[in-house]
Amino acid sequence: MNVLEQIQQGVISYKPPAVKAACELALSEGLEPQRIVQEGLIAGMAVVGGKFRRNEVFVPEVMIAARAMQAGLSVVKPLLSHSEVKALGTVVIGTVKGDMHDIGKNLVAMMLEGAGFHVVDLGINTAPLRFVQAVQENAAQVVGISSLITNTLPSMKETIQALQQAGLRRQVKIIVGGAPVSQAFADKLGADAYAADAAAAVDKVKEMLGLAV
Ligand code: B1M
Repeated sequence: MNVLEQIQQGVISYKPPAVKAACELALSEGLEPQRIVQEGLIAGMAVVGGKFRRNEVFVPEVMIAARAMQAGLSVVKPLLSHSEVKALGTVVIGTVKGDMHDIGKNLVAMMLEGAGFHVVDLGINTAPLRFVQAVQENAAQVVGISSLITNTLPSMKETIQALQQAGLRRQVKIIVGGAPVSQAFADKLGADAYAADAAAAVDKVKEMLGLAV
């Protein structure tokens, strides 16, 4: 098994220390950081994403795989300065104002990162204007809004309205998700996409940006 396969295998078998060690080995062998990310970490995460989509693995496994990917990225990232790896696009993501749930949102963020997107994670309880500010600061193409409680669904609408009022609605695609959210609700809100889970979110974001799924 070559070192890139070792990295993939470490992500697929949920072993953060092994992924970190394999990334260090890859660097010492002179592999380019970009190849380590694309052909090692992201390739491994894509396999896990596929298994998640087919219900062969579940949330805990995906979270550990994402942690393994992060362990590898921590070694490689310092060498990727000046965005040597061109991200597929920038996604600003957050849990809506009034809502403290973040496990699902974190999973979506990790899977997007694993798929090669630059993710700006605003965390929980995110005010509409914070989304606006982050889109402007990061020239984001996509906004992801998560909500887990029925009471905070109106905050999703307020966030979309804030983006409209700031004149940003045409330049960003909006994806919404979370347990109380549905396709019908997303349509009513005027969002561009809804995803039921993290793997579907990656596919929807790629679709919205015209990238191959
Ligand atoms: Co809370 N909670 N909680 N809670 N909590 C729920 C959501 C609830 C359904 C439990 C229940 O009553 N049965 C209920 C909401 C009811 C409702 O409004 N319909 C509820 C409530 C009421 C509350 C409090 C109000 C309780 C209280 O204090 N009285 C309070 C709210 C505080 C607040 O937010 N203001 C509260 C607090 C908490 C904890 C802090 C204890 C904790 C959160 C910890 C954390 O997130 N760091 C918590 C938890 C853990 C839950 C449950 C048990 C699990 C949520 C979760 O993490 N699921 C939840 C019950 C449940 O869902 N079974 C519940 C796992 C996660 C991977 O799934 O988040 O659905 P999920 O994310 C999925 C998809 O939805 C989707 O992809 C993810 C991955 O597949 N997805 C997206 C999510 N965001 C997306 C965004 C996208 C696309 C897809 O695009 C941008």
